[in-house]
Amino acid sequence: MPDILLATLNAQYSHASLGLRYLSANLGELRSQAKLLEFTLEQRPIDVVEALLAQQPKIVGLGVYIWNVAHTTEVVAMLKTVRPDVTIVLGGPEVSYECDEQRIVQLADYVIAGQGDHAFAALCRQLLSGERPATKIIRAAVPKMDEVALPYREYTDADIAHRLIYVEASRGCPFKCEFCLSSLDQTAWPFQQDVFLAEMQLLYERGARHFKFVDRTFNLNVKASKRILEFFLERMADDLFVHFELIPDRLPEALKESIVKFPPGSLQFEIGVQTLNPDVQARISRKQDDAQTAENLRWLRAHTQAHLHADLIIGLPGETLASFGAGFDRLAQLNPHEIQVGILKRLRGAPIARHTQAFDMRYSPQPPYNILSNADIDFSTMQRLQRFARYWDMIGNSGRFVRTRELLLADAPFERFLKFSDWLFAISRQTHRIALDRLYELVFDGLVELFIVDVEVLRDVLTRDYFESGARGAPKFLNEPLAAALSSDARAHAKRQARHRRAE
Ligand code: B12
Ligand code: SF4
Repeated sequence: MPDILLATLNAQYSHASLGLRYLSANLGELRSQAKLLEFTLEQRPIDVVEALLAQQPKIVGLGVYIWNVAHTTEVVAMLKTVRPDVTIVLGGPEVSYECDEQRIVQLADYVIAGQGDHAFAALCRQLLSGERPATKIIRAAVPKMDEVALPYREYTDADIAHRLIYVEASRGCPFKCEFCLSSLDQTAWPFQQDVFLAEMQLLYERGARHFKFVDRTFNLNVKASKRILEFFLERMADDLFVHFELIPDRLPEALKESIVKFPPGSLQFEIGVQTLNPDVQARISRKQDDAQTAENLRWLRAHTQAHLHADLIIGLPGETLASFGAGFDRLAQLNPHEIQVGILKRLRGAPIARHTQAFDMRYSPQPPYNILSNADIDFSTMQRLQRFARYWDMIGNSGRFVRTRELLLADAPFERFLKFSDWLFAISRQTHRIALDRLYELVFDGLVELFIVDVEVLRDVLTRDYFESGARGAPKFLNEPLAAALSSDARAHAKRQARHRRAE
């Protein structure tokens, strides 16, 4: 039985925990006394407790994040009730800042704030040799990246076969966007590239084909990024898929040369735009060249096959409904495959807290601490925008309405989609679990009712989208002869779309 358990509740099974694998890989001589157990949010906390205690551990290290803190608090409360002698060590971004008053911290024995790669091993050594650290909250020193053992051999064959493989070529971010936890990093620390790529080679040889880079700004060091892109290009295969997060205004020629070579379905970029309002950018210390951003997005869309996700945030201090809408319209015009509309959250430790009073920022006290209202957007408008974001994900981003999206947005994307979103909620009173056929029918009804459209054109366009999404029912709008005529081409398209959806 292991003395040390490392455990966390992931958002979903497909998301494997990279953080815990680092901790495990860096346990040194304690590695053989440790076991990694992963759960998901769907599991009941009491079942998690049972599974943990069945291993009879002395120490349980738990990874705490914004998505699991509520569940993990219950786990810790029960663990401590049943087995107060088991030492609970917490770590992860959700307990790394402003943690003194958190219930989970009060219940646990120790907290390692910050990067736990070496600090967890050091604490376990102390605890197992009977020593007691002087303080409950231990702030970990930033480890030197070339002294951190890489975690990739901790991925099992089952992980490789069924889950996204998270990887990290550099850690941290040099930028200071105040809503983001990475703004607290002093810089970005690269891992030794040869060593990193050798591990990627090993993963590749073991069959890994879905690589998701968690680097905050993949395109920071162009030489290093190019080498990584070329590494994957040399190993291109039908099922290879790589995902990177980019800053939008930096795309030098050297990177472009590599990016254009990626075939369809193999490359995905998440591009943080966040806001296109220069006043708001300045207020939250985000440096961004919007003209360059637009040019890069345009170029990527026109000259590459990369799947583009651009992020925008609702609720930043000083962002009004109108200025958010203007940003959305500008971005929609650049036509990324997805616009990910996120609701501002007040992450523990994030410097955006300094605007709370001046902009009357009111955040939910429950994780994930969504903004509820602020000086510019009242609660009911914020709720409308929440629904806008949700419906946008179902319709605008799902890849299921590629052609209909154009009819829906026309020349005023934000205004029209907000109108549609208000209508959809009034009719359905639902933002979740709308069956796919019903959603298609609602889109048809909404377009007919709200906007001036040629119904026959709409019927054709929606039939194509419906068919290409892989659906095979008989919704009322279907143009039967067209549906029958749609070829295997459509099925191939559906497969590609499904691949993107699987990769997210
Ligand atoms: C992958 C990821 C996800 C995945 C989930 C992964 C999973 N396992 O389930 C998905 C895509 C679902 C996700 C969603 C969200 N995420 Co996210 N996500 C990440 C991301 C990109 C990578 C995490 C990672 O692997 N990092 C690399 C490892 C090495 O770092 P680490 O996990 O922090 O682990 C280190 C330390 O924290 C510590 N540590 C970790 N566990 C433990 C345990 C112990 C015992 C100890 C001692 C130490 C310790 O040591 C580790 C090694 O140094 C990070 C950004 C980043 N690059 O870190 C954001 C991040 C974790 N996410 C964040 C946020 C805000 C979100 C969202 C709310 C975003 C949104 N939609 O608005 C959602 C939440 C979804 C929900 N359901 O509520 C914030 C975290 C805020 C917080 N307090 O937890 C981060 C840090 C981004 C940021 N810079 O602001 N996310
Ligand atoms: S939003 Fe992106 S660029 Fe800004 S601090 Fe966070 S990771 Fe860095």
